[in-house]
Amino acid sequence: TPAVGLVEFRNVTFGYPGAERPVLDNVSFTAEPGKTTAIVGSTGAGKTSLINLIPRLYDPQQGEVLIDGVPVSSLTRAQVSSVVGLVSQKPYLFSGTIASNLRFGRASATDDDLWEALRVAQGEDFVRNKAKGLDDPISQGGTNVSGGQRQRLCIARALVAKPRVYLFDDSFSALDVSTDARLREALGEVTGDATVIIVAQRVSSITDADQILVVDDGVIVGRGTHEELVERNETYRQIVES
Ligand code: TTP
Ligand code: MG
Repeated sequence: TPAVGLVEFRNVTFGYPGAERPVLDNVSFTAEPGKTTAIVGSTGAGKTSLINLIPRLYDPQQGEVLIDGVPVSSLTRAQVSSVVGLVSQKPYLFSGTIASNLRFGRASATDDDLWEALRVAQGEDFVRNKAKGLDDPISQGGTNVSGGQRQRLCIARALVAKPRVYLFDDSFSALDVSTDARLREALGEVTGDATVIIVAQRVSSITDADQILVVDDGVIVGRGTHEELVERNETYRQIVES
C-alpha cells in the first residue's frame, strides 16, 4: 500500500555513540499527514538530533520511530528515503549542475518539474539569471552559490522528489523575512496532504503551524498552537521574546 506519511515517536531516548548522557529523553509525538508540525527550542536543545532519527541517520537506544505504524528500524535507509525528504541544517550540493543537483532524488523529473520546484523554493529568478540556467555548474559543496541560494536549491531538490514526509531543519534561516513568508505560502500549496515537519529558529516562520513542539534539553516541554503556547508555556514565551 502507498505510504501516507504518518510519523510517530514512541518514548524515544537517544544518545550519540560514546556520549555520557542522552540528547533526547523519552520523546513522544505524532506528526500527521496534511499538517505542519513545528519544532522550536534553543540551540543545542536536540532539534536536529530528533529529526535526523526519522531518515535513520541514527537509531534510538530506546523507544521507536514509526512511519504509518511501521518501525523505521525495520526499513532500509533507501526505503525510508523514498518516503522522507530531509533538507538538512547544513544543506549540501554536489559538484555537477543545478539540474543534476535537483534531480538527485528523482532522476525522471522533467525540466518543468525542476522549474516548478524552483518557483516554490523562491529560487526561480536566481537560476534564470544564470548564464546556463539549469545547466549552470555547481562546484563541490556548492561553494559558488550563496548560503541562501544553496538553501533554496536544497529545498527545491526535496520538492522534486515529492516525498510523503518533508523535514526542513532550519531551512529558512538564511532567507529574509519576506522571502521566507512567500516560500512558506507556496510550500503550503504544493505539500498538500504530505506530512511537514519544520525546525525553526525564527518563531515568526511557524506561528501558523498546526502543532508546535517545544524542545528543551532533549525533552518536549510543551506542545500546542502558537496561541496556546503563548498563553501557558514559559519556555515558548522566552523563545518568542528572544
Ligand atoms: P542538536 O540536535 O544539533 O541541537 P539543535 O539542533 O537543537 O541546535 P541548533 O538550534 O543549534 O541547530 O544538538 C544537541 C546535542 O547533541 C548537542 O549537545 C550537540 C550534540 N550533537 C552531537 O554530539 N553530534 C551530532 O551529530 C549532533 C547533530 C549533535
Ligand atoms: Mg539543529
